[in-house]
Amino acid sequence: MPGILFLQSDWLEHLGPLYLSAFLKSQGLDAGLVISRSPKKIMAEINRVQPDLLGISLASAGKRSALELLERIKALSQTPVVLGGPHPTFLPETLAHPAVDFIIRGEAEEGLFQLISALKNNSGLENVPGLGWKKEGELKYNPPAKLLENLDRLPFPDRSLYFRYGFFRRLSMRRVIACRGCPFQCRYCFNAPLREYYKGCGKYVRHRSPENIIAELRELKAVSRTINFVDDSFGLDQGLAMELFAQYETEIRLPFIINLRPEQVNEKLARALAKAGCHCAQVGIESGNDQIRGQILGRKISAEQIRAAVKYLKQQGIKVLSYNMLGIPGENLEQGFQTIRLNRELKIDFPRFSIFQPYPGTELGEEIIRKGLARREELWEKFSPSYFRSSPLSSAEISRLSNLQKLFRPAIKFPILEPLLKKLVSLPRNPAFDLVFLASIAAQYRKAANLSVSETMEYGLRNLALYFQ
Ligand code: B12
Ligand code: SF4
Repeated sequence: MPGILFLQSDWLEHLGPLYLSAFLKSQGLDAGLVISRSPKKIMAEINRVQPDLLGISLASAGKRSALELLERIKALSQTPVVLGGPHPTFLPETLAHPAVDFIIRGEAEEGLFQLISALKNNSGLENVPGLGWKKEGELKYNPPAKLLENLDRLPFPDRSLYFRYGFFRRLSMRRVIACRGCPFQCRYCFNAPLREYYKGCGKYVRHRSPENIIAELRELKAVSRTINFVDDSFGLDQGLAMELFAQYETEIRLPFIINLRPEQVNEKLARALAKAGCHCAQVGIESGNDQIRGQILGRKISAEQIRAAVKYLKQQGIKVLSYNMLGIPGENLEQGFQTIRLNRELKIDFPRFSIFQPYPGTELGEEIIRKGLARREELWEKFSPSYFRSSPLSSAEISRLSNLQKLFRPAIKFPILEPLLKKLVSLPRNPAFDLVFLASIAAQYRKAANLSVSETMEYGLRNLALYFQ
């Protein structure tokens, strides 16, 4: 098999490899994927397909386990390894690891194609866009490619990449992305630094045309029960969104899930969403405290705007999932409870609580290092594979807030428990809190994602390891 073999250890369908596979195949190269944590199984696959390159799509959360696995593979195989995705994009020093030969920062369709072509032809690597590589022990970083302006030119994600596994053939929810980039400045998010990285490389926020999205959805319609639009923020261009919803309503009509910034939601948008069949709108509350939300997190959205958005959506019968974070540096327990109370007041259908993670390259992540709240080298080692599990930061307040995150469900449901919970969260972390959390999430996940009971169980069991690693 000429081309790339993607290695993966979770049971999630990642759009990054799907897009890369489609692009490579459109250029006459091949791509395959193996899901395993066993070096023996992975080696058997490498020996079978003889790829030019091994690739991992890496978020910071998976960094530790991915590098450990690669060390073991590298002891057995000469095949070069490339990393892509958010972690190497924002922590390009990851290239220094002996098990890593290359990284590609940012969008990688063109870069990966050129890298494989260069390896095949034994030609120079200086012109491969976005590439990090090693020359006589020195780390070299090439400038990024110009951003692809017309996303309609990309082939649709190659869903067949995962089809060797029955689990993925049976998936009833398919992820689709309608736009790349986000123009906002949230201080905990990777979008502002990514925009900076791409400065001078073209327009950062780009939309696919409604016709192009509908054409992809027509192909997915027969094999999906729910569509999940994973765009960072869907309503950026309301004109395009309205056009898409109108076509969706006549042609696709599958229940769908969507991410929206609260201030973008108005009555007209909510009505169009409901008509098109929106099953669940996911909105970021993040914090119920105005100062934490506005100043620390950099989300210039008032509590009133959040209230109005939820009201419009609920008036149209759309279920609302809220994203919330606890354990934000500077946050105290009372402010954490404000987030709980806002979710309760708004009767959020699926409140989702994670623990704040200072991701590399983000403004807040860098500020934490500058202020000495964590040491850079240690921080990335301490990320847990799931932002639902623990904080890489340590302080008594963060420990209380992390416990409160585990108990979010009873905290929202039973206001009378507040005095008791304030005492409970001061206890050392314990497995009972984890159990309450996992039960709370499992209960809402099925309904939020419109899955069957058996699919939820299979999905949960396959990915439970991510939480406990
Ligand atoms: C959909 C989504 C999910 C889905 C699907 C997982 C996935 N990664 O596809 C779910 C809900 C499961 C999920 C889970 C998590 N996610 Co998430 N997720 C996203 C989201 C919104 C879209 C990803 C996407 O599909 N993008 C579209 C594709 C086309 O872009 P892409 O993935 O970036 O791929 C391009 C390049 O990165 C590159 N590339 C990607 N992979 C590879 C591999 C190789 C070898 C190469 C060379 C290049 C390359 O080329 C691709 C094409 O140009 C992003 C935000 C975003 N806008 O990217 C967050 C995001 C990736 N998630 C994030 C986080 C924190 C998580 C979790 C840790 C949360 C948790 N539950 O604990 C988990 C980790 C799971 C995991 N193992 O990745 C963070 C990562 C931050 C960081 N520094 O790591 C992001 C950036 C959100 C944010 N704003 O902070 N996520
Ligand atoms: S709106 Fe969402 S995706 Fe955009 S910068 Fe803020 S957190 Fe990031």
